Amino acid sequence: MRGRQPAVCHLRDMASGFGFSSGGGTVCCGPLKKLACSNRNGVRTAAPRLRCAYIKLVLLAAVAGCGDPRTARERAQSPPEPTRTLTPVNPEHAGSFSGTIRFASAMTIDAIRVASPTPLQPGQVVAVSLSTTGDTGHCQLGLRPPRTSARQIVPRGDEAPPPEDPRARWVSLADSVEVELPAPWHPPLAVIEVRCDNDPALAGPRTDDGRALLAQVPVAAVPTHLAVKKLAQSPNIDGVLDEAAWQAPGHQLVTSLDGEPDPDTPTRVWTAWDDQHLYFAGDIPDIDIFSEYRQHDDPLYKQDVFEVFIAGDNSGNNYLEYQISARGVTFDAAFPRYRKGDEAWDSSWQTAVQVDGTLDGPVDRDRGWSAEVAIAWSEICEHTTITCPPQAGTTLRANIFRLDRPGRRGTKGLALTPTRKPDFHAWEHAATLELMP
Ligand SMILES: [Ca+2]
Ligand SMILES: [Ca+2]
Repeated sequence: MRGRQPAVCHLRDMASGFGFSSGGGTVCCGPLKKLACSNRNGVRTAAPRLRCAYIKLVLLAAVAGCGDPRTARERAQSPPEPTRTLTPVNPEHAGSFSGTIRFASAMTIDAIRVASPTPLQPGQVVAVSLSTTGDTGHCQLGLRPPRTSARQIVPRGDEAPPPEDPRARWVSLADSVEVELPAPWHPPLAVIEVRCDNDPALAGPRTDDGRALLAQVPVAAVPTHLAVKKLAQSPNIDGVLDEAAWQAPGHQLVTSLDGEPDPDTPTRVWTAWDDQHLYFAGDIPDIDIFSEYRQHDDPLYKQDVFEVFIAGDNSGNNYLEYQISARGVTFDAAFPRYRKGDEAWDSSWQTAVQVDGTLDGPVDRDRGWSAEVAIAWSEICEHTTITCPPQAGTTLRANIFRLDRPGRRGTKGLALTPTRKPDFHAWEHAATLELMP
């Protein structure tokens, strides 16, 4: 049934500089590097190829002309609109677009004012004031990640639209509204939009599918923060994640470079602690579980592996690296200095994995694997700046990675918090783990 699902086309590789500009009544998305079409599961499919090719031609032609999103009929019928310019409310941060936005119902948004901390951080509030005409009761105002905002939804028949990005936040539209930026939030911008039921925006800064674009707000790069629960009973380190500690929703890993979600392999991780150990668990979906290495300290990172990095701070010195493969083989190293490590050092950690599928069997379709590890605090305190005994309120830095080889070509890296550079030893943006009572 995938072939009948709506096509979702999105502009890829825009994390480094996504932005909207407004001129001559048009909206441009840039820089444009690649347009891809997929179904709602994010899977490229052959069925929509012709439609996708058509959409690519239309959108690439639009971008070549500075992306006028109006149809040819709209351009022919509409008189030239006055030139609009991007007029940031505060030139140092929030950029809101000027000019009237008109909807099909004749409702208008005439003025936009955005009040935001500079830069905005997860958990903080954006206040938006609007001057409107007409009935706005059927409209919502939202914060969305830029890539999500840039998607063009092409409905087919009566198919339901793709699910909303869980990071988005929507509130009822009013002349004055406040929206809280959720945590974690890794994209460098939050795009402020207005959407109205059965009432598309037809003029002014907008998307092809009728959402009004009000502003883009820069967001600070804030690492993921985890509150680590203290356990009354130690988990059984057998790779089976049936302990109560692992029944919570957990934290879904994101693309290691930019923090975008990875819906194809929704990997979840958990952390916990007690007086003796720091615990990590991972639920790792994988349709082809692949790990041929059999010797301790082999380069496991070249195939399917689960990794944990632990430090007391983000200086890049005095940290530990732990890896466990889908086969259960381990690698461990202590790093007194950035990337100057001792691979001959061996941890006393307890580890276990469970494979649901056929390890190294390329023909069948596997389901995934799980990992469960316990790391002694005595070891952590010996090689990092963390002091023992650990206690509630202690904060450490860490990252959790999962490496995958889709199709056994290339490598996909997922992380608890994005490193923002192609280096798993990049500590600047490592997650903060806070030990809870
Ligand atoms: Ca267990
Ligand atoms: Ca070692």
